[in-house]
Amino acid sequence: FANMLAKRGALIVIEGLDQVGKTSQATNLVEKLKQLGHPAQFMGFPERSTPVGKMIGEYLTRSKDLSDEAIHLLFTANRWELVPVIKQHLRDGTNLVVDRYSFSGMAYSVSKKGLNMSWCKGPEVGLPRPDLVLFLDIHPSRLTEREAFGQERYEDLKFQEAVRENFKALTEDYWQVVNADRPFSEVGQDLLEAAIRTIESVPGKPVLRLWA
Ligand code: 2DT
Repeated sequence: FANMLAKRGALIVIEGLDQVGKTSQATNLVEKLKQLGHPAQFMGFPERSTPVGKMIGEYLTRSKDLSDEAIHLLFTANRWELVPVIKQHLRDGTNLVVDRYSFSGMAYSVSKKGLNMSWCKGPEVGLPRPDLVLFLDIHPSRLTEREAFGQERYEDLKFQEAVRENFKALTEDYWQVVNADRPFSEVGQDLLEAAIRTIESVPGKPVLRLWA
């Protein structure tokens, strides 16, 4: 996989706090890329349709309790089970726009305090490394005003503040922080420009392994 050089798709991840607009922006980005002639496909984590994903869904809607370690590993397993699909899309030249990935996996779990960074990172090591992470940044107090906020686990202001700090601690050179406290179309335009720059830069470059 590492020496795959021809025209390949880019792995683009959108990250950020709950209700910041990741899913709408990711969907919009896929449409805009397609209109411009770049094959693109949406993916999101957790992917709740698989057996592992169903357990995660039950946990998030509070119909099931799991230890912090167990739910962390399920979120990670949910990514690993989709690695073959991710690799196939990239090989086919399809650009993937992924709504949450290992950075959510780390930022939320580490915010629980009982879990430490290196323990959480272990099972994530070696997943396909994104070519670009677009971090939609906003102050959590701006999110609690949104209608759907507070319905699922983790949607609590103090917790979101911790998650934001933990996200920021994961910043690397393939990250771009985007101010999400602006109109949808302005944020969308920034995402599109960054995505196109990345798509144009990946052919000939291998897909790296995350945190390896
Ligand atoms: P959505 O509301 O975006 O479906 O997310 N989460 C997500 C984790 O704790 N670890 C992970 O690895 C992922 C992908 C963030 C559901 C919630 O699940 C959290 C919010």
